Amino acid sequence: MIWNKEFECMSEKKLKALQLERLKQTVQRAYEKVPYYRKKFDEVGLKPEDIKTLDDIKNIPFTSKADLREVYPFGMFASSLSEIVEIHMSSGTTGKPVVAGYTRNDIDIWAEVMARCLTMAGATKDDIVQNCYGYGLFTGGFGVHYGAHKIGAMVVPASAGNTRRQIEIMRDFGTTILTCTPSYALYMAEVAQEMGIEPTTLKLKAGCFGAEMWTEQMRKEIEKRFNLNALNIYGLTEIIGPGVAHECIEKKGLHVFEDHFYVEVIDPDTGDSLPDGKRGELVLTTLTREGMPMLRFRTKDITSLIREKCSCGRTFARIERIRGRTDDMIKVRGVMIFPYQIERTILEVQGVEPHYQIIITRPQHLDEIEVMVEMSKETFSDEVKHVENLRKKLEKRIEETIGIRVKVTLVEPKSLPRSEGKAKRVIDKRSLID
Ligand code: DLL
Repeated sequence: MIWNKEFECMSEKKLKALQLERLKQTVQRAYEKVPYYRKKFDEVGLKPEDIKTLDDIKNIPFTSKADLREVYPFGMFASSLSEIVEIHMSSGTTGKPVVAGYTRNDIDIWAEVMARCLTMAGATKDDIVQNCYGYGLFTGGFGVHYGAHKIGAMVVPASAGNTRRQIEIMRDFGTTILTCTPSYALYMAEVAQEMGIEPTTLKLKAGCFGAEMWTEQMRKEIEKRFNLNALNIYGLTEIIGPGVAHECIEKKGLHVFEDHFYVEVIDPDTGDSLPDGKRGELVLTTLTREGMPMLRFRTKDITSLIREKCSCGRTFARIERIRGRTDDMIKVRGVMIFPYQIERTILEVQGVEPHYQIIITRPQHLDEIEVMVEMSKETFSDEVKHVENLRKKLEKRIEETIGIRVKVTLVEPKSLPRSEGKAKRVIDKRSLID
């Protein structure tokens, strides 16, 4: 089912015309109402009237998280505070947080794009959506909530945490759609089993999982454990929250809601646009936001654009699943590594659980990577010889994937920290040592 055919299946010509009209309005609004944008435009000698084609967007300076922090808290707002009806904040742990402001209209748009996401997961008014994204300043909880309301589904605002109760609710209410981070989904499967509830016997049919990086292997694992369709949902506080892009049931990339968000992929070093299919940094521009228009926001997320027609019927371009961030790329001994490469390898090997942590140290001028992986229950009670063979096999496989030696440590089942929100996969101790 498609939530809004008129827009989601729009012809390229119509979409481009709509985008241009909306881009012009957004630029005008940003220039007039946000002194920070006006200053940036004036610095490069750009006027809103100079935006005559969609391609002219390339002349607009980028906006970064640092820009937003500089004008903390409300400096990016293009509406008066009396028009702002809701505030959210990024979950970032470093520096000042980023504040996002929404007008009534922005909330309606958020509900619309989130309704589209949930519809892609098969949600209708007859579904029960258990929303385990955190409610509060984080955008996950409220975003899903508004979308579920718009559809008319029954939303269970469970928020994150109290995992045993989550499972009871899921069983007792007959939850059909689950929304949470992928790492929390796996944790819930584990807790269900501990409680003697086989997760596949629950009524779940689909889940919208996102807010953190995950791999195709992790998808398979979640699907197997719960017997559901695990779909990928993407978004970020600066743009709207969840609801920027979502996977349709084809599971071949995430459709970006291009009537509300303009999408580009750039070379993170040069800032130049990259052709479709080439991996680079995702840059997003809001086309309809009133409260906080974002012009060419550099997300730091690495992906590529797919413009081939999708068999689901939607015409919106897709992005491939996020491959990592320009800033969570780990540089070890000069080699670029992304956590997903390690995750993928771990999940391909039998005898270990999908719970891991990557620890980077620099004992004597040389970087070292230790990958802690949980053994499965069977491995844990296996002969030492077999466990050692498994450990070596993992080391070999990871080395083949990333090109450098790592130390694998197999740890007891359930000994690594679990997360109810975004999982912390990489612990870089080098900065502490330096
Ligand atoms: O995480 C919004 C969200 C809530 C998305 C619920 C999906 C579901 P922030 O806290 O601002 O907002 O974090 C945004 O999280 O730039 C990505 O690096 C990462 N991220 C979000 N979704 C995905 C995903 C929310 N599906 C940052 N895959 C983004 C990989 C993701 N990374």
